[in-house]
Amino acid sequence: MRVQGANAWDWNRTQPYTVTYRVCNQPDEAADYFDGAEKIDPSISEIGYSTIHYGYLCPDGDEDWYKFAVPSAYPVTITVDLEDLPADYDLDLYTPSGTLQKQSQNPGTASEKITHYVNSVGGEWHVRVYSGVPGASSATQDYELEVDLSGMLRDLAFELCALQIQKAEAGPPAERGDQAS
Ligand SMILES: [Ca+2]
Ligand SMILES: [Ca+2]
Repeated sequence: MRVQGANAWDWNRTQPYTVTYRVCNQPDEAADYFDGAEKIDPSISEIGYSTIHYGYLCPDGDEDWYKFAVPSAYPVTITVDLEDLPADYDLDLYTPSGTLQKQSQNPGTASEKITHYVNSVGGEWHVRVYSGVPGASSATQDYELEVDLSGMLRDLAFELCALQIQKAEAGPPAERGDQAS
């Protein structure tokens, strides 16, 4: 790096200049494209399991792709939260096959949120974090990303209940008589 006056008379002995430069975290926490998405664990808030992921959009133009597994056996509600934003970041949700499903594009540093109900479309769903306006990035303040899967336990519970009822109905009369007395 070299700093010099544009002309011979461009100098000043009383007023200092400032040089600012930014160093991005390396390596980047996630790739810039669908196929390179970083695999993350989703939270399952219904059983109190929570996991939050942190990352930076840096340098300008950086975008971060993540993926998470969704089971195919049950309907699931996917909730994606992107919070603590240093600038205008936006959020996309993509299906496992790469189709854009939903977007959250609030202005300024407002948080982003996507909620999407999935009925038996299992596989690796993808999330994209990117700049909402040119130059929205930060080398010093990270964002918080959380993916939560919910509804599975309820469906699993319903299924188990249904099985119990079937078993009870198919059970021998004596057993049922015992329970009734
Ligand atoms: Ca990044
Ligand atoms: Ca935004």
